[in-house]
Amino acid sequence: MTIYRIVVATANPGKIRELRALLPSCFEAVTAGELGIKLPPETADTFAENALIKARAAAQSSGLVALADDSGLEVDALGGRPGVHSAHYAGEGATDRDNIQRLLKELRGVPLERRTARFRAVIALVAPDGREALAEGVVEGRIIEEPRGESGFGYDPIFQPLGSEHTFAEMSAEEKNQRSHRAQALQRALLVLQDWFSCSIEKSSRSDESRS
Ligand code: ITT
Repeated sequence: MTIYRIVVATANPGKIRELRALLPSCFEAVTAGELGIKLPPETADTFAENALIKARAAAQSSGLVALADDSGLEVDALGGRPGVHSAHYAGEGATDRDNIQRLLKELRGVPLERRTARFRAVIALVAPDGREALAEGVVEGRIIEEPRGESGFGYDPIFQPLGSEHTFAEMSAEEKNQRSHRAQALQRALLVLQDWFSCSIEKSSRSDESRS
């Protein structure tokens, strides 16, 4: 089987773990960090532009097709915040815990029915020859009042997807990957990769996280 090497332009270990588990085994995903590539600052105000900034830099530096994910949480009662500022919502150097505490503080007193939110992910693909593509995924849900669960990363302990009793952090990696914004975006991005590499990607992706 031919193995296609791509560079994953993210420094977030949670994203790397999920993307590696979701990518079919015909792709070898090396990270920008593993190649010694430093990603540029995300200076745009849309997920798409920020994803392109990261993917363009990684494709140019590596000579490989690059895949970047820019994502975040949009909370309706906060006018869509934290959105593109999700990673640093509680300030530069903020931990996941700090971001969650800030969000819960801002939502204090907001009843459950008005705590609607969604995770959005935009995946940018950039080839060294200049080809570019974008793919988006969204998962709707609610922000609960107290964090629950230990899995995943970021805002997972306070995000309960619609139709589930559990937060993302209470799900196994596999369960989250069946419905997440990132999984949906990647599924669309795979169609582009299939075209660019002129290959047929089998449906069966890795079901374990052991290669992270
Ligand atoms: P890279 O830019 O290196 O990819 P980052 O964490 O800075 O890493 P983003 O700018 O895209 O990435 O910020 C995304 C933030 O949104 C992330 O740090 C989390 O706080 C949150 N987020 C995105 N997807 C998430 C998910 O599946 N579960 C929980 N939180 C998520």
